[in-house]
Amino acid sequence: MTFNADKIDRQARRILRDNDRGGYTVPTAGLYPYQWNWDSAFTAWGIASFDIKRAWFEIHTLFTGQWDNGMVPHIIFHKRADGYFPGPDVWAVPRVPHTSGITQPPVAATMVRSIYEQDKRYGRVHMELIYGRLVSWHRWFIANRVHDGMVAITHPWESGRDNAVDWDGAMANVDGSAVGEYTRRDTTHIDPEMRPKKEDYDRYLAMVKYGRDCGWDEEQIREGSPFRVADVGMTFILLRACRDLLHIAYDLDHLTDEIEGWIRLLEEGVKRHKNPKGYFDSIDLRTGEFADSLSSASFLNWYAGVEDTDMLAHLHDVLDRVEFGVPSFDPRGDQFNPLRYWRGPVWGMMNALIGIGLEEMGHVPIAQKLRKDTQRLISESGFYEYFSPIDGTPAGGHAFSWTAAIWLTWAGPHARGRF
Ligand code: 9WN
Repeated sequence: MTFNADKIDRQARRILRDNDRGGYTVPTAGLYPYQWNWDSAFTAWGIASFDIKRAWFEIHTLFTGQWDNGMVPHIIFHKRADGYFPGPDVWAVPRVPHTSGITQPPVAATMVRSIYEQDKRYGRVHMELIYGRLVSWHRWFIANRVHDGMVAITHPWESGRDNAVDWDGAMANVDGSAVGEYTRRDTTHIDPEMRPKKEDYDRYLAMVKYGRDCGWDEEQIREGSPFRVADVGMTFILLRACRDLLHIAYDLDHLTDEIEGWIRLLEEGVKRHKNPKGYFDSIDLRTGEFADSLSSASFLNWYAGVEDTDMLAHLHDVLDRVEFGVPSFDPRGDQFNPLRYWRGPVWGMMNALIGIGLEEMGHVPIAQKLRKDTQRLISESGFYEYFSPIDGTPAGGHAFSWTAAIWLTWAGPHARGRF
């Protein structure tokens, strides 16, 4: 170890404190000035390593955004802030706090379980309050988004992997030509070469407009939206989250039949995500076609408790071609770009989820490699949003909350997030 671990721990805690806006934590100042759903769950996990009270607070503020139907939105716009587009006026959701109209990967039950298990005495009352919130959110997924056991997204932003190759086929069916003039803010913070392209943004906004015109009614969106994809990442993450919810339910003496049913349903869905090439893949539900995208989300099977020897072979092949962890897209593919957002770069939090799963299922050396890779990325380059998997070039936002959080919980030498 050639770095000062105590110093990097202090930097990580400092980032989480500096990004605190009073009860919620922004992913990074400037680029993302609101509370994002899965960022916040990772962040709470990180904060729990030094301030458990504040960690629970993060979770409670996230759930102030929960809709009456159970959906937990991908952004909660607690206070007015500059620098991000599209803001609350574009989403036009009639509630306070203002929110977006779509969701994000439900890692919360998993992170909350870890926080709870670190201090059950203190956490009990918080866990009781949050448990019902988590159940309602998962129930919303099952009722509205699960097709044949696979979880559908209605917008690429829901996946948390905005411009992944997974969506290329389905995005081609979305007409973005009528969105008119708008000013992107992300490219004023970050090199446009490292962000989604304009043609992607036109379509993202066309889909926001579509949802808004439907009054964010799930049924109308399910029937008519041009974009509906079974996201392999969402299926694995929800399956894992349901397993953690089940543990919480046992602990709190709640009924478990419903959750057990969800787990069986999603376990069946996982099998349908396997494409003819032998890897887990997303499916365009409008055409029934596989996306043909081996992404970092394809490797979340162990995290979801699903063993698979084909995936292990793919993982070795992919890791042989890069220096640092699991790239967001297959480096053997033509669309691979080491710095263009979710089309190649490596993300610390994805390495963490994949590594946790691998370790739990007995693949300890490879899990350790992912941990060491992530440790090197952060200790050599800092707390960036993402990195080139080839040479570790840092990219995107810096002083990033979830990168700091996973250092404290999983990647750093003193990591203490428990699973
Ligand atoms: C749109 C905040 C979020 C992450 C996503 C990441 C990115 C937003 C954007 O930033 O998405 O939600 O504007 O690019 O793709 O995973 O939650 O960090």
